[in-house]
Amino acid sequence: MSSSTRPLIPNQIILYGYPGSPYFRRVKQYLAFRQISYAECPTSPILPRPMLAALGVHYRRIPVLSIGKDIYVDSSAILSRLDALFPPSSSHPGLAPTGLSQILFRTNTGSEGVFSRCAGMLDSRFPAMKDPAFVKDRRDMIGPNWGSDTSGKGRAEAAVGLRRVFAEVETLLHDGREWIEGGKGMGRADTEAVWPLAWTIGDLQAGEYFSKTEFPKTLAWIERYRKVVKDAAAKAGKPTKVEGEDAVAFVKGAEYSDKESGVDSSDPLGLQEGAEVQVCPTDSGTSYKDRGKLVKLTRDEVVIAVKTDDGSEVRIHAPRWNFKVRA
Ligand SMILES: N[C@@H](CCC(=O)N[C@@H](CS)C(=O)NCC(=O)O)C(=O)O
Repeated sequence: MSSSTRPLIPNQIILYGYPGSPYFRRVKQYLAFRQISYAECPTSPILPRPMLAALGVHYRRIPVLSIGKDIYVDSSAILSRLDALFPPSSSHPGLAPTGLSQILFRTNTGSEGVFSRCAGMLDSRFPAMKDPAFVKDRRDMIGPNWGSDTSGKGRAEAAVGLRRVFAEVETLLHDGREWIEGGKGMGRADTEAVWPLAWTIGDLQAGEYFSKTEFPKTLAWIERYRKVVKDAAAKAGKPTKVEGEDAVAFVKGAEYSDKESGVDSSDPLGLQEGAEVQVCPTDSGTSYKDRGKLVKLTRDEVVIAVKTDDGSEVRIHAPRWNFKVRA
């Protein structure tokens, strides 16, 4: 596409991902709820993802989000940055602030907790699992036995863990409250907790383990969430679609949206600003590592400057939770 016909990028935000990814949807649902306009760059569900490779990103999971020349990997890092850039206002409705349950869910819904059980529900009955290219891609990432269970036992075992999670949510909603910590509006705790369970009931067709009789309040809460984000998405309108090449050109030509740098001197790793470091997740996709110069290190975030395919520079931002930084 010629530069004169390149789409405008709302708020300089581009979200990369594919519709089947529940983490990608988590971010889309947040953007819709907050009424934040953005562009979407569709990726394949499997490697290669040439637009991310061209930007110098080795991290292989989805979603990824760029704001100007800053690239955020991991949905939690993405949401934190958007929270900071778009405080609640009349144009951008906020999530009701919540307390302890938000903290608990934030720590436990990810890849080592609830989500791993949800992913365990995927078995040979799903079309993607019959696609040899998809299975090979995930085996390269996760291990050679991934997806080999055809007995249904893995799915049943995953359901055992998830039934406990549903029961816990049922307890939290015991008094008829609409949202986990009470109050009128959907809160941060709800958005931390609900998306893997909505995926389980919807795409993973796990309804047989979670009946309306046993979990009436939890199922109603999931429905409530679905309605809120569906209405918000209808109000927000569709994101601008941007093709990979245009996304790459935009990011390379943009400014940094985060101007801050500096290393927290109390950080336990004792690293110096400008040091050459490696950043990678510790929970899944651990062998896909990014290397670059340390720009910023705080309790919650690591930022490195990396080279793109043409030698220009962008910055990758990752959270400190479930990520490792090594010199
Ligand atoms: N902690 C990450 C996890 C992301 C994740 O596991 N995403 C899955 C898709 S839902 C993934 O990337 N799978 C492998 C792939 O798509 O390449 C986050 O919060 O974004």
